[in-house]
Amino acid sequence: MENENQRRAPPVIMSFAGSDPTGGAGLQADILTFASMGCHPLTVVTAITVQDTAGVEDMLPIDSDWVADQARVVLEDMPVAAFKIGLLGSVENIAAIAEVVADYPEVPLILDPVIASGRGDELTSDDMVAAMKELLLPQTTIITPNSIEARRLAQDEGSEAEELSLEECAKRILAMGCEYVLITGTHENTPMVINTLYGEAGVLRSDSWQRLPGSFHGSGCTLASAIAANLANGFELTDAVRDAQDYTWQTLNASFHPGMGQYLPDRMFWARETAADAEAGDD
Ligand code: PXL
Repeated sequence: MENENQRRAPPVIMSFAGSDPTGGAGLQADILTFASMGCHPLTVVTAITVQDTAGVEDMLPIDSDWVADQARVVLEDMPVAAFKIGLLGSVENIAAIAEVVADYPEVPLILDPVIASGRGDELTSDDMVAAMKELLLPQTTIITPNSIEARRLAQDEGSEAEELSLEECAKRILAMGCEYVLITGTHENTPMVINTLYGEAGVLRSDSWQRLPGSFHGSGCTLASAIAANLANGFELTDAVRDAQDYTWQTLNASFHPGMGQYLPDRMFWARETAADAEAGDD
């Protein structure tokens, strides 16, 4: 069936994530981001949430055997170019997913440690954080915590809360066995948002972004998925991280407000004209 109009097949990425009925975060955010960046999504549901754009009301973790089976059956059927992991739902799901991905050590793994929703609803217990550190971090190519998540991951269990520097957090997280850490600075008290990528050699890049007004639902999922898509598309890691931040910033700059809570990133911003385009009569 080869012909000259045949296009290259889209790289295939498997996302393990929770379903978010608002389409702002979770699995739906991952699907939109992958599609927008030319990739095909394989979706493994880890949990179902009840939420609106203001916050999460409830979460039902999927049985861990069902999580493993969803992944295994489709992985037997087709190769994947990357794994992306978001909301996990339970300690059992973390163990099941860790076992599945361990069979594909050559596939890059992007871990978004979803600990709380934008409003602060707790989505991950202390036991889950511990399981994530023990079972997933050693298999992770890049983890993308915000500064709050980075401090929670880096904090020694049971120790007094201490105000760790982000650099110290990155060192401790790298020591848990992942290759790279991208700490995002949205929640830090700086005029610009500063995101810093750390590797074994220290700081690999630091990018500053104009702070946008408003509060967004699904920005972390978008960033991690965009990194996964760029790696699946063959970018080097530092370029993948730089371009994914730029893409995410554009989705936030084009965000919309369909409900009464947070703004949603427009992952398809490039398919829509702006008011200025319309006025200028551009197509
Ligand atoms: O934005 C983190 C996140 C990820 N996945 C799901 C969520 C949320 C936040 O609410 O609901 C399913």
